[in-house]
Amino acid sequence: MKLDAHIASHNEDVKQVVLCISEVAKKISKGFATRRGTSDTSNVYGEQQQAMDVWADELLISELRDSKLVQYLASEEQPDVLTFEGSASNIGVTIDPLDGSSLIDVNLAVGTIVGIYRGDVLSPGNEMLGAMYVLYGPLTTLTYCLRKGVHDFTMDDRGNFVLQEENILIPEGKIYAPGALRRDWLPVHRRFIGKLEAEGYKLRYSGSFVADVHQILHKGGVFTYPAYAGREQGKLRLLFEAAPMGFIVSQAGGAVSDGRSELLTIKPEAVSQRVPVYIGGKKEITLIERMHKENSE
Ligand code: AFP
Repeated sequence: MKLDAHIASHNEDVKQVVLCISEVAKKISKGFATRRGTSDTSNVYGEQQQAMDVWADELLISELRDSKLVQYLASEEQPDVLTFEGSASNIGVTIDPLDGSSLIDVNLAVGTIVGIYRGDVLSPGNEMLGAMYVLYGPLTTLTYCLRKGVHDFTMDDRGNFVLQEENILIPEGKIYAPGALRRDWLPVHRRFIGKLEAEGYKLRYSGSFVADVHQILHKGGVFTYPAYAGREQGKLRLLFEAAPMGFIVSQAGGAVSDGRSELLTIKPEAVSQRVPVYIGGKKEITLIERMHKENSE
């Protein structure tokens, strides 16, 4: 089954946003061959942009603006939320155009992450209408969730997204993907990782959040980019990375936390807000929250 047929029963405006982004993603997947190397620009976080970061960002912004499907757009590559006049709906989207883009030059998987809101995007993640991501790996895949299950599609040789797996539920599994330098981990986090290792969890970490979480969604376990010495807010962005991926994993029966409580209840104060992230199976997320609680008692 193709994506447009699968998504047919959803609200027209939300459905059209997912389909519009799926069309842009097809163009992005073809863009890697000709847009190599770095750009001479930095994003709002001071990170050097790749040529693909800049191009994918401009493409998503222009196609979504021209579609008149969204009113607000926040991009990880832009300092402010963009407002589009003349939009037919009040949908707001958050976009990480190419998550993991520093891995493009070594040909590892990267992805586009999108959160979809009714109105203001500076809202808690649990108010999302839905979320989706596209993973550009050996295959290009698209995963979407509009609060009725999490579904995976694979792009075929004619450029159609075809259903791969429906109503995905995160299995129990023993993979852990731990970000940040081990020497900077804070004591509770260090003990958490120690427990996983003692239980035989296997380390799998690529440096691309979207790819690492996709693996956890299908194989179980936990991804974490924690608070660490020198950066109590961690590295990942609440609006662009943690909330949409956390929403999808939660809807697949998993959970997402900042280590102390559910991450999807946090109301963002700024588009660039960072947050410590634990995302994966309920078992692992319950464990880290319990360890933090015991630590503070
Ligand atoms: P880039 O988009 O700059 O490659 O950053 C990727 C990312 O935000 C996220 O996708 C990774 O999980 C994380 O950073 C990797 O960070 P480390 O390089 O510190 O492991």
